[in-house]
Amino acid sequence: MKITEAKVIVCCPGRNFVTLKIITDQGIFGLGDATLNGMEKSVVAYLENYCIPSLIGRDPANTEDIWHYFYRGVYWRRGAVSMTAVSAIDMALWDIKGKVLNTPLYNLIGGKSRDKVLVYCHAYGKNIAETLIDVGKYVEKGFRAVRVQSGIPGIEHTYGVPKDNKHYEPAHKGLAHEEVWDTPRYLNFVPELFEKVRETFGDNIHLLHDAHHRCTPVEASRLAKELEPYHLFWLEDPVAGELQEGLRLIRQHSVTPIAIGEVFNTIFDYSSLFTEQLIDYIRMPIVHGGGITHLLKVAAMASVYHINTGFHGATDLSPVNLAASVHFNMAVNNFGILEYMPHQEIVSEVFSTNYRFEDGYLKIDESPGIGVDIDEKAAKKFPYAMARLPVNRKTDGTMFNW
Ligand code: KDG
Ligand code: MG
Repeated sequence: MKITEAKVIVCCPGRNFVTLKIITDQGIFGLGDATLNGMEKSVVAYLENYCIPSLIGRDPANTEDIWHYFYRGVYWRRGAVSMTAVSAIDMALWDIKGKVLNTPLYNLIGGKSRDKVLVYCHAYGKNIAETLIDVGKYVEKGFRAVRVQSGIPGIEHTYGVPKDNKHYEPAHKGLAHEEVWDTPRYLNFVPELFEKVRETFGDNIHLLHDAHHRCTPVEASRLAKELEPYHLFWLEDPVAGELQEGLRLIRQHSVTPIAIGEVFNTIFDYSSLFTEQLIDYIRMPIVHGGGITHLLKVAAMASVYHINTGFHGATDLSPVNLAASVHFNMAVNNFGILEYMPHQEIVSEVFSTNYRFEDGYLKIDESPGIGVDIDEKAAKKFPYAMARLPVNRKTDGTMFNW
């Protein structure tokens, strides 16, 4: 079998998605998600200008060799843009492999370790009262794990709380919006939020929180310590990922479990965090972390250190990535949890999917490969619309992490 064609499909059903379609001489094709929020066109350019010409003529069965061709074989390797492209290629090749062998992806990577995948949703509100109502809504829907974010008094707009309260979509049309951040107010507020959530919903629900890279190591240590009584499932991205030693300080002060890495791209971003036992969950998703081939290695290494998967699954990752994540997490032993934010209804006009939410879990059917398809004609009805993630400043105007 040979790859004869590969094309990149960009569409915007509610938000931008980039999909790689790899086609073979036997008519079988595979899909890979190549969406990098706000930087979609950079990945398109890398795929079209650099990767696709080198894919033509290759045997799609050679997932390992092709992965190394586009990683090890590239002098200017790593980074979000190129790793998203590598991930898309890898996903599409595994999709083809499954279709050729007529079996779901999970069967190719170990088979079922479980029947369903525990997921968490996002609850939010402008203040604690609204947030409690939102948590209740998701508990009602059957979720067993809820990420809780709330507006903070004195901060106009807080990460994780959509302005219109409709749906979560941090990217705004056009150039980047500027937001304002105030860490002292945040730190004073969050423990009270979780006190109220536990008081209202008791211990039978997993609670998660995303600090979105906004604390220094000592601030994050204080937060993790003060949240201990509320037994979080995890505290996510407490510090920016570049300063990995920062996580050591948090560990020294608290037993709140830590998840990090939705902006990581390779095993090298994680290796010392694993060996030094500084984190508990891997956030790096299939779409940005080198695809199935690479994440299998990351998960295998993590398993030695009792670290579990907890992949990023926001709506800016396409249904192709979500389905691939469900397969992956059905198969690996060290599964923890998967983020699940249902895509807007309009997304199903372009993508047909094979997963369903049931009683707090995602289940996937037995269709071969990844099992998601794209309607290219429908995709054309939703052309790309420029959108960017926000940027963030401290109250005095200093540029900060978003
Ligand atoms: O594109 C960025 C979002 O996916 C990110 O801000 C979402 O932090 C996020 C999360 O945990 O889902
Ligand atoms: Mg996050």
